Amino acid sequence: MVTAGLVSAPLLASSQENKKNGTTISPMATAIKPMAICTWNFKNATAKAWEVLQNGGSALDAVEQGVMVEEANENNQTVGKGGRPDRDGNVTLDACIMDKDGNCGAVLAMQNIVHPVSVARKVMEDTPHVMLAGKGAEQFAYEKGFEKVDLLTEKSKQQWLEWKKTSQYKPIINIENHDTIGMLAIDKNGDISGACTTSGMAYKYAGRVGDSPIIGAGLFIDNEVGGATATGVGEEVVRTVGSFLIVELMRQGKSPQEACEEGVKRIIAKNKDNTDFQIGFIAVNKKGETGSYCIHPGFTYRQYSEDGHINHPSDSYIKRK
Ligand code: SD4
Repeated sequence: MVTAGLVSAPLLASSQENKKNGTTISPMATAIKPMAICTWNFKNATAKAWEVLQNGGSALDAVEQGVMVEEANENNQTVGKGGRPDRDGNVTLDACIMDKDGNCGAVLAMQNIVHPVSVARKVMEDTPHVMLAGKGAEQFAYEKGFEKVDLLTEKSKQQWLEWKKTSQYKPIINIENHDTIGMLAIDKNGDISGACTTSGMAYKYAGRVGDSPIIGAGLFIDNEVGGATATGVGEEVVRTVGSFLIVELMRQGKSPQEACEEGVKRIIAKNKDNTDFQIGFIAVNKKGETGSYCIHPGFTYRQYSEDGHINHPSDSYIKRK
């Protein structure tokens, strides 16, 4: 809400004192741009997050309620109910959430609960821990009043039975395995939070956990700098602690776009002989600038701000032929 060069007082945040090459840059007032961005084109999720922000809600509430839309969406077979199962036919969910103060919570390989992000928030707010896994996470969810729900839909079950005929584990670029939602939001106070939630790679080993619930890998927030989140083959994101890396690169002065590009390049450097997999990063900084980068063409990210509700195509390391 910056009108004709006039920025009203509540919309000003004093940015951090920044030391670059030994020189101290004096604090400047920065206009706050509330917004929500998420991996892929999940417009209903960003619409929900924007509604929360418009009603004065916190970035934390916005990202939680935003990603919950996809957790409940049975047509999204990579998140929540309807997610594809592991190779034994069990749907196991991973999620994490991180707030402006660096508080965080996560659940790993949890079954039978539609909204792992909300359980992750409870871990963050109601326990001395950061991560709960498997049966312990599920038990904790019941204690907190979450309902037991069978997450395997008929569609996902039939596809799994079909897969079992060959049992070949082969993630397919951009489709099928990649619809994890990672979301970052800035609220009216200029505070940043993030969430990430997934059913992981389809037909994974039982007990496999990827990057999505791992703070620093699938998601990282530093309210002084910005936030980043990831989608794609989680093993590769974990190997570079991708989201933490991107936030640290922004701290050193890179734009969100430059930082995402460097994050992908670090992954490429560790996979010189095989880039036949997809990774997508998105990032936002304290000024509300956003960026994204991926390995293969096809990745997009959704943004909702006062500038509109936009699906941005992401630039990629490998260009479209
Ligand atoms: C994982 N990063 O479990 C997730 C998968 C993903 O869209 O992003 N799917 O490795």
